[in-house]
Amino acid sequence: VKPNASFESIANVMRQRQRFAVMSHFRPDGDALGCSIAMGLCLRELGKEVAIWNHDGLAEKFTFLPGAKLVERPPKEPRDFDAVLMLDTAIQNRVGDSLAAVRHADTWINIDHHVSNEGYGDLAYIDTQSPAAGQILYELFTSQNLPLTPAMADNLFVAISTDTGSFQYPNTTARTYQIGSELIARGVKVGDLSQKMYESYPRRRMELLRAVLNALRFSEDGRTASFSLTIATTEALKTKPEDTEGLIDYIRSVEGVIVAAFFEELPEQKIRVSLRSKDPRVDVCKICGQFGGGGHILASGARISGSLHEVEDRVLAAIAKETAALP
Ligand SMILES: [Mn+2]
Repeated sequence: VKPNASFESIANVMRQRQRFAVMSHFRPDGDALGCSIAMGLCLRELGKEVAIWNHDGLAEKFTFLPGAKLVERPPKEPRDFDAVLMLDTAIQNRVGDSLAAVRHADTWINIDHHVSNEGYGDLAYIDTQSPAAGQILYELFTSQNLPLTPAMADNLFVAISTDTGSFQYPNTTARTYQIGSELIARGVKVGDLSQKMYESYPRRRMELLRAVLNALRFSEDGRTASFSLTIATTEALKTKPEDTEGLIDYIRSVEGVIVAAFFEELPEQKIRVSLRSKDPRVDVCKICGQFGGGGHILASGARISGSLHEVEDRVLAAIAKETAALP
């Protein structure tokens, strides 16, 4: 792994070049979108031309983010840029169609916190200790005297809050709280933003939860909880892909459960697997890696070919191997 690029070298590109594309992973979460918009707004403040792209566009639940309207799906016709910023994206091709929409760029910049990120790009800044890519952007903007407007502060707060489970997960540090505090001092309204993030879900998401809880099961030792979602249920409830985001937290919250697993049936015999761990000794990034996926030690995912039952059996067996090794 090559050493990180300096914040200074990244800031130099931001100041010196003119045409930018900002992108993040498909099925974007709060960190991906918050970072993309914050970076896009920062570059606009610097007087740059900026395209903010996401393969899946703006998820409905994030329309409240200031600047959300700037997020577009990548165009069919590729364009040239001076620099491309890829944020919160472990593997370059996880930006989906956004990659092919860049015909040429002089400098590719990769800013991320996933342990599985191998440092693609010309300038890569990977901090796997950082609980959110949004925390890295905060350090970049403030250390380099880049603009940090109230609208950008809202986006960074959402990025950090959503990736830390509201400042709860083990990777949350004193620095994370300090940054939260500094963002509030810059104008973030915590109650207002939290309500928009955590208490404004569409009703169908709760109906979806009711359906998947019917498929809830626990391993014999109680260390693994899992549930699954069939295509039939997705179609019956007319759910959107983003509706499943965070449902896994409900089963992770059970006492004694170390690993939570969510299996979602996709078209063409593909299964999307999400894994969460409550104990760093059970590395779900490693488990997902056995199936071509990756992410973080405590939160990872993979897309696996096979029937729902086959994939469930294979993944649950791989999890059991790891949890059984614990005292
Ligand atoms: Mn993230």
